[in-house]
Amino acid sequence: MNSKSERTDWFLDARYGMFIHWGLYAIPARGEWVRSFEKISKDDYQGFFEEFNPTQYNPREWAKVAKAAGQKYVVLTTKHHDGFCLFDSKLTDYKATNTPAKRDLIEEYVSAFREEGLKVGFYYSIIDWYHEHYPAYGDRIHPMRENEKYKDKNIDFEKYLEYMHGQVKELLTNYGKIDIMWFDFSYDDMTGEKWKATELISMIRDIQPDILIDNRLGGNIKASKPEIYAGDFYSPEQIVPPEGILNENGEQIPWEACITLNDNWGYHAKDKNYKSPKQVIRTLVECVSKNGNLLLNVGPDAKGIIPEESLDILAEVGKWMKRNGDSIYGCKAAELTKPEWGRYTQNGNKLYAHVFDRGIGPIYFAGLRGKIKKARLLSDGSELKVQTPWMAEQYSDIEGGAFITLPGARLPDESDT
Ligand code: JFZ
Repeated sequence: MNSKSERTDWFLDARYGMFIHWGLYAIPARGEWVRSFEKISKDDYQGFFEEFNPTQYNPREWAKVAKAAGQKYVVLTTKHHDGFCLFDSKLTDYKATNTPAKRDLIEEYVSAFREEGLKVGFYYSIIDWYHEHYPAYGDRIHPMRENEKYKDKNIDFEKYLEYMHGQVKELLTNYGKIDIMWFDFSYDDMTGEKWKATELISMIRDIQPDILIDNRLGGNIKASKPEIYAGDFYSPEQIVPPEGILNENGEQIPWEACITLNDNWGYHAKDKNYKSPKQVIRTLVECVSKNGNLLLNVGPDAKGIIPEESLDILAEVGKWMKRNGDSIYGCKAAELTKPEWGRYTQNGNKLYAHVFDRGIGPIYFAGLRGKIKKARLLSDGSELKVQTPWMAEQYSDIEGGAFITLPGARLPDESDT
């Protein structure tokens, strides 16, 4: 197995994963960009390193939460832009093993999620605010806006690239099979071969031939002949692309929307702007109805605990997934126009109707007259009536449509299908 379409099979079936942003920034608790946004010096940030001691870190708990939520895979920040490594890298001292945590947190993470049967991914920031040879060290910690000022500094970017490639090699050598490598991110002219991306990719494919790689090393994944480093899937952020993602030939390509539950990726103590479970369910349905995945983020706190609000949302979505997961896993876009009342997903000859807007009376299925063999309420398997005779008469002017009557006057559950 090696071709892109074979590699992405499990990913397209899985549809729903957990993103975890976790690192030193959980201590200031103002999001993962805190060092840059607040211009915190290296010395001041070092305080968090000396203090980092997530006594409640139990990735088995996290894995159980993800599993119960119906998520099939997980991606964790092995190193974010601040450069701090949750893994025991031989190439730096800036790592969890040298904090009071004193452990390789990635090793425990991988085995815990594997045990629950989830696919395991690594987020790795190619931006590094800590490394002395990254062109954004010290106070130049906003990689996008402040590079210019430091052009004449003594930076040997080659050394950073060696470090970065070396760490990727460690990550993909020391923890068994890894399913996703999630790089973040390219900007301005820092893209593609600036990262020695072709070399990086060939090293990765050597060690982990089946691994999936996102599109943030740069390149154009939508091209008819994408660069070797353009990635296996497209990564829209905080948005569901209105029409899915098409390449230049008009073909749907794999994509994964990554979305936060509140307004931050890393733990933010004051950010209580959480989405509702219903919004999350509908977003997941929307992604699948457009051939995409949803990678839903949680930001555990400094102790290693996923915020209560996030746990509640995940549990609620999990309840829905338990009954309705067949309309998500293995499903894709239906070749039908989006109906007025909601969305379709499809798996083989099974069409799933996600009714968001109940209205009154039966639900209308344009173009499906005589084509629906039987209809069932997915949440409990109960029979639904297709096209009652009086209905057909009343709407004899509508060509080719079918009606299905839902039980009761309301939706069985506001988020049921
Ligand atoms: C990046 C990170 O900066 C952020 O902290 C988080 O990890 C997120 C998942 O990824 O944010 C980005 C990356 C790329 C773009 C925007 C935000 N972009 O290309 O527009």
